[in-house]
Amino acid sequence: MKTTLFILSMMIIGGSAIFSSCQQRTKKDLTKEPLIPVPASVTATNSSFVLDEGAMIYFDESSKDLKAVAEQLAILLRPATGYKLEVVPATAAPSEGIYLTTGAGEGDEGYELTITEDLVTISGAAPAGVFYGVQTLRQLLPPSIEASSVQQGPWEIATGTIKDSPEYNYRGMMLDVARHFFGVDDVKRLIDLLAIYKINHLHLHLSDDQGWRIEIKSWPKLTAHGGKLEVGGTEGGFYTQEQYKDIVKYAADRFITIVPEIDMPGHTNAALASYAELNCDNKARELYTGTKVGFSTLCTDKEVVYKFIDDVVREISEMTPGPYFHIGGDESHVTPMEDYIPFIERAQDIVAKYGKKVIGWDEIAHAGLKPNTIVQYWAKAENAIRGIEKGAKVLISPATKTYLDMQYDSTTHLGLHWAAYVEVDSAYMWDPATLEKGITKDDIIGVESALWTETITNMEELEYMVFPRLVGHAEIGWSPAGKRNWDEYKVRLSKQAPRFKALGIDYYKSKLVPWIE
Ligand code: IFG
Repeated sequence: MKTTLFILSMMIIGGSAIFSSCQQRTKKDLTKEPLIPVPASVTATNSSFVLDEGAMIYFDESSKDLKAVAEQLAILLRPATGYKLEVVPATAAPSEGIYLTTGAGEGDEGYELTITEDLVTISGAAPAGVFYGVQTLRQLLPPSIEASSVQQGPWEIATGTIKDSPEYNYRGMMLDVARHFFGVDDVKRLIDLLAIYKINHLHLHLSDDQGWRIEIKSWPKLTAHGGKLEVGGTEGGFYTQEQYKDIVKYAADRFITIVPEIDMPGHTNAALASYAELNCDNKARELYTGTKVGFSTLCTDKEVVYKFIDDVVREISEMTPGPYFHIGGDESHVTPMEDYIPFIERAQDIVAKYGKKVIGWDEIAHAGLKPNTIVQYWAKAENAIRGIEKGAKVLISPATKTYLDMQYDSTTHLGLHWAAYVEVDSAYMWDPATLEKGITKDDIIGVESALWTETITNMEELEYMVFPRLVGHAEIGWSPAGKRNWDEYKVRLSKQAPRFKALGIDYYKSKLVPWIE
């Protein structure tokens, strides 16, 4: 009797095991997945991988940086699945689970993502590529994977192969923390969201007329006084050097390079209010909480101003591993051109002395430019072209397409419209390589969207203006132009809505997009 029962129970267990392994996998078409940015190439094999309870995340132990990426993947997947998802070093490809390795993928950020019924392999040319493969994998799982509490599976992923790499190496967003200050937690949240869409630069506009936002130990009143207020007269704020370094590391762990900007010689009232000697008349200015531009200038004739710039550039550069230092240079309406030009040339020398490459708004093209200076085109294409003629490359940020503080339309309760109303379609329907005659793809290092915060006071308002237009800019920076058209993109974008919701993003529900709930 006992033997019979034993045999019977073994048959049932064996049967269920046999059943699950040859259980019909859902047929899923990888080419139909609404990925943003759209990958360079996708091949489907029309089955599915199921991420289950016992799955493990393996990383090639010969590439030490992959452990951190594997841990990040586990941290992303654990809350919604409720699975342990152990992270394990491997000396060879496992037979099942998720495997991160190097060896395939193009350039510094390319990757190959291969999904079979048993194994997901992400192979990058470098850790950054593996990280971007993880972001793609994330979008291949149901949107509920983004939830912070356990959700119902099954966690199915369409099988096939994705080979992908970016069109432009610089895919950025600028956040103006001077007009309205955004604290460390807000900046880290933004970094998390930028990484999902493979953005790899965050340009922080750290100083302006209304506020100085970065501690400079040799000039302490810049933050003690210049950081006090913000637009509208509310309490401002600033990053201590420890906080700035924390932001830099948090960004670097997500393969995002921080680009610090100290705007000069204009947009400097906060500094001019903090130190009288920076003014030609030696009179400290009042703190300013309005929204006018173009009324301030450092005194370009005084040596103390260049000592000031040297100290500021040195202290910030020492905390900034990225290659760029942004010197601003925009709207210096009260700096005579004959003073502006030598000032910009001297500022470039100071930045080069501390081992950084200069980026400046397009007006800097009036000056002589160092060989690897970047001109950021925002307003005048002729300035960008002047820069190209002087050997500079262009970071393309046309206000009419990429300024995220532009109202969507005349009914938008936030933002400005001096450049244009920028709905989601017009933010997407352009190609940097053909936008302006005289600026070719070879001249362009990348695309950057800019959120100026005269009218933006908190994360909810920031997310409303940034999403979904930034998602389109991320695709413009990453995907081949030939794969992009609005009618197809808007459907993919509509399917991001459940992800935005799961991530708690307060996005603008444009009527031009057939959003799904
Ligand atoms: N232009 C100014 C910004 C900001 C912006 C608001 C640049 C380079 C208008 N300069 O854009 O400081 O005021 O849309």
